[in-house]
Amino acid sequence: MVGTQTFAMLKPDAVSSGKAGAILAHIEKSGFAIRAMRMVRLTRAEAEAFYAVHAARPFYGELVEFMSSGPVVALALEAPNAVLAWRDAIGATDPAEAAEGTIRKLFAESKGKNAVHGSDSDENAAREIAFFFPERELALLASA
Ligand code: FUP
Repeated sequence: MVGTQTFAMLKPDAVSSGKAGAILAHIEKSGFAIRAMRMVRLTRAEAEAFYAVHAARPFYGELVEFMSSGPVVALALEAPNAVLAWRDAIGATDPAEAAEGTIRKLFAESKGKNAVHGSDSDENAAREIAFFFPERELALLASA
């Protein structure tokens, strides 16, 4: 459902440091409903594909290495204006610049290891949800 759902991910730093539960609690307290959840370790090829849009950026190699370094928790979240609401909730890419009370301010280590991901548009939210939850995409197609 475009507009009401977004894709979120708890990154390897958040999971390995034992913050997944606290972040999930924060997500629910902030008014998001968890509609799908899956813990998975991305292969290098999957991390490359997920972040293909950043392939030309200088930090791409490091990003792919980090995102495939340990398990992540993939989430489909629901809320009114989900994409914008989730971007607001996570804060700026660099936790040093993130507003007080945002997830990156509370839980992230650095610009690279920044605890969580959030889709930047409805189009990317749909693409990213389908990347991790292909069965949902199939169900949507089947009911269309
Ligand atoms: P965001 O949308 O806030 O997650 O940030 P971007 O899409 O700009 O970047 C995607 C990911 O690349 C970030 F979460 C972390 C990583 N990154 C770096 O490691 N260094 C940078 O200078 C910018 C981004």
